[in-house]
Amino acid sequence: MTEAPQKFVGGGVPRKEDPALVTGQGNWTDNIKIPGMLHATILRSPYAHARITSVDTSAAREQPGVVAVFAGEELADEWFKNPIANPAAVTGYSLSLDKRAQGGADVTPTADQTGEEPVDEEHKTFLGWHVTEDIKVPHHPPVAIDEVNYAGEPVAVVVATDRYKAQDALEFIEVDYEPLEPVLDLEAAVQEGAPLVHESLGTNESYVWELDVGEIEEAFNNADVTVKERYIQQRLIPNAIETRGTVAHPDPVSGGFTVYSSTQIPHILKAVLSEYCGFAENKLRVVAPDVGGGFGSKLNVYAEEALTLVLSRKLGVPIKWVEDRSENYLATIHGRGQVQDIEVAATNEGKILGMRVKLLADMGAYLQLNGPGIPILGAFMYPGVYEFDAYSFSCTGVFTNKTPTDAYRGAGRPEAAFAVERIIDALARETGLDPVEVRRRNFHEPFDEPKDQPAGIQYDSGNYQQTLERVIELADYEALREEQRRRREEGDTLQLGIGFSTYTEICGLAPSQVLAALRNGGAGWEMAKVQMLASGKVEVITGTSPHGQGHVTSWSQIAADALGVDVDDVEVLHGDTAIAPYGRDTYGSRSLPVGGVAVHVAANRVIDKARKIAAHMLEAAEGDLEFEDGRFSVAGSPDQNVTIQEVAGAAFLADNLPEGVEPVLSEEYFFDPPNFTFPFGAHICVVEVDTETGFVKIRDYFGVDDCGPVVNPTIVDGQLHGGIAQGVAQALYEEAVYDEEGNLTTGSMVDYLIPGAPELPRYTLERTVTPSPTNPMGVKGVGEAGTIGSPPAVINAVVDALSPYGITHVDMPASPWKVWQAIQDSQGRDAGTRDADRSGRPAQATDSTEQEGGTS
Ligand code: MCN
Repeated sequence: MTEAPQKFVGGGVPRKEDPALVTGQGNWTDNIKIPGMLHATILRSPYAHARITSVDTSAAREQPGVVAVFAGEELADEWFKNPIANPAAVTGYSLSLDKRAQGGADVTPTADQTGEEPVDEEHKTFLGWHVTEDIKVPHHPPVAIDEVNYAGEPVAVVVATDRYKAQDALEFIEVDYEPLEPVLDLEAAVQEGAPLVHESLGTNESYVWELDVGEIEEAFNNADVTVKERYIQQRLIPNAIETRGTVAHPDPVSGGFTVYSSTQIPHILKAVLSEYCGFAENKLRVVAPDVGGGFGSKLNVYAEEALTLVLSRKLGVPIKWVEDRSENYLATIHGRGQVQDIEVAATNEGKILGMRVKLLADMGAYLQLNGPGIPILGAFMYPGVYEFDAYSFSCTGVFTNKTPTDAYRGAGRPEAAFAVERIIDALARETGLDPVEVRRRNFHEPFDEPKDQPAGIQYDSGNYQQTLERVIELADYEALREEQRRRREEGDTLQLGIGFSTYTEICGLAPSQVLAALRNGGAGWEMAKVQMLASGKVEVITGTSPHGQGHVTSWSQIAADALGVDVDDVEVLHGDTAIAPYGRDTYGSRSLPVGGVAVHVAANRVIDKARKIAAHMLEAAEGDLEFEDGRFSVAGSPDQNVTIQEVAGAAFLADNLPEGVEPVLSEEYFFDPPNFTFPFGAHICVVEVDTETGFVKIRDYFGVDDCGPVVNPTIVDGQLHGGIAQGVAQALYEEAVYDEEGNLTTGSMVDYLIPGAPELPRYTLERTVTPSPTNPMGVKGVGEAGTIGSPPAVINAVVDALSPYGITHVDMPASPWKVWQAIQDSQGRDAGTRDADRSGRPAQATDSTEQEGGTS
């Protein structure tokens, strides 16, 4: 378990990454310039669903600076070639570089270089998570060939000497489309006779995934109370601050290719690209330079990454493609997109007996890397922090003619947490109990060893009572209820709402065996290598790939504490498969509980080896040595000592090592933990709802979270702040909206409402510490916790404020229009009988000057 005391771990070490990032010294993909580099732009479908009857690229080819133009058909045999032993030699890159550097408008594509037959059409997909054996997987060419299935799908690509010329030439490509009926609504899509997204699959259902634990029928038969609700998880657009981008170039030194990409997953990208594009894995190097956020959207392998690479192979020159913001809205995955039917059975005392969940999950037009698996990550989390016996879950993955969906911060778990935390409030309403009381009655008792939960997995540790009781104190719940009562009585047009969320989530995505059992295609371990150089300076090589999470700082703290060196003496190297050939990258709040822990163990292995050398240097027995603050000393003779730096120097010189000890201090460790980690917390959102305008203002936000011991409190605060902001955004502001033809009508930041600082409250956050038994540091992840915990707290608060009107739900985003409309509907529905008058105020309103129907 956690080894204390620590000098840096747990302290607010300033982020080492920030000085460069905030002074414009970042190295983003779009900053990369390589001699002879050409620029690609992509023509995208204006139709959600259409047959392509012809593509004429001839006029575009004639445009100034244009080097090549390809329609989908012309690239069809680039995918799944057999591995080429020395691809750069085949392209003749080293010979043609000079010519291309001069402007290169005369580059002609080289002929197909492999001669091997392409594999079966149906295998052409980026999908890495086949959630069921019989999942239906559509063919997904990076550039559409005969059919387009969402507005924004690539149809042709232009390569030119600069970005602007490439962009201008797009207008000269003539495409004839034969429009087909788009499939847009999830429920309609699964009706008999619905038009099909992919005719060849014969259905819009990609898969049905089910989980049944315990006697669900019995639970519902024995219930005093059942509550059934439907919630809609609107589609969200991730909007990382840096859009996607990629540069691929033949590497004359290695004879292979290098791909730079604004990605969260250089290692996975390398593996998938090598297979998809036909490269021996050791002939591809993938580098993730500085990456300006991802929020899950860059946990993917995209058409444009494959396209840039094969264009570079085909043309034999470096190729850059950088997404613009409009493309980002259309062509980078979306998140959420679910219809959730949830039902609980309970006793009159509010004790839950069972839960049924049925989902329709929008896959969009194609299956991206993890798309089908996202709702399955949530499948285990609908029971939340509550103990009961019977659980039944079923999810149908549905194709629609919309942008594909995949992981977006929280990925499946915000959806689950929302549904369970909303239905707990519904149960409270039904049983006449306070929402706090229902939660208390159903919590698992505190536990610090693995414990079975209703969905059949084991939680690692938890103390839900502690976080809830503390957040109640922090928010002064009683005083808030008192204020609410007073405002209701006074008929205040600003009604107070208090919303709870007591969430847990599954993160630290790891155990390889469990991921495999869920049919996920990737391993879940993580690698770290810690090496002390001859000078005593330290390098940490990690397989994680940060894009805003501060791993350089956190891993430095962990290594510095273990080695007893200064935090500034540690360099952290990441995001380059040539430096860290092994890694499973960053997502699922896994980096600390898997990758950070690997750093901790590898650094301790360095100390174990250093101890042997130090004992030899001090002519003492190993067991007599003490190690503190970077110095080995002989117990009882503190003057006999040697620093870790001196040991590193001796290990490097290797002229006086103990028998059997190899030179240098360099140790690596692959950590594959026995379980996920399950952080948890209790949040209270306090809103003021303007009953005249429907405007919701978050007045206060309180959170008590538990992610085990904290490595860097400043980073954890930042993760929670950003995470809660994204949850609030889902609850109140953001939604990807399509019109009836399948056009994305929220295709820019003007229409898609991303909250800024003025919309967000000041957070009051505290933490409790319940260590996880799944790793030697006891840590749990925190990168998604805020996004998972916050949406139900906000909506519960909004509904709480509106409860005097008989309003029991408002769909997300709870925009002023929806809230106002809900108030109007409630009055129309029950005019005169509800405890609210038509002015939009509760019945107790005393302001007699208000006119009938006087709302605006
Ligand atoms: N940390 C800590 N102590 C803990 C837990 C975490 O000090 N007990 C620190 C870690 O050391 C690390 C950071 O918090 O520096 C996040 O660690 P972790 O929870 O392991 O999450 P990951 O690093 O794996 O990050 C992934 C997670 C996910 S899944 C999304 S989505 C997300 C997020 O992190 N996207 C982000 N945070 C983001 N932050 C930024 N700025 N940009 C994104 O795109």
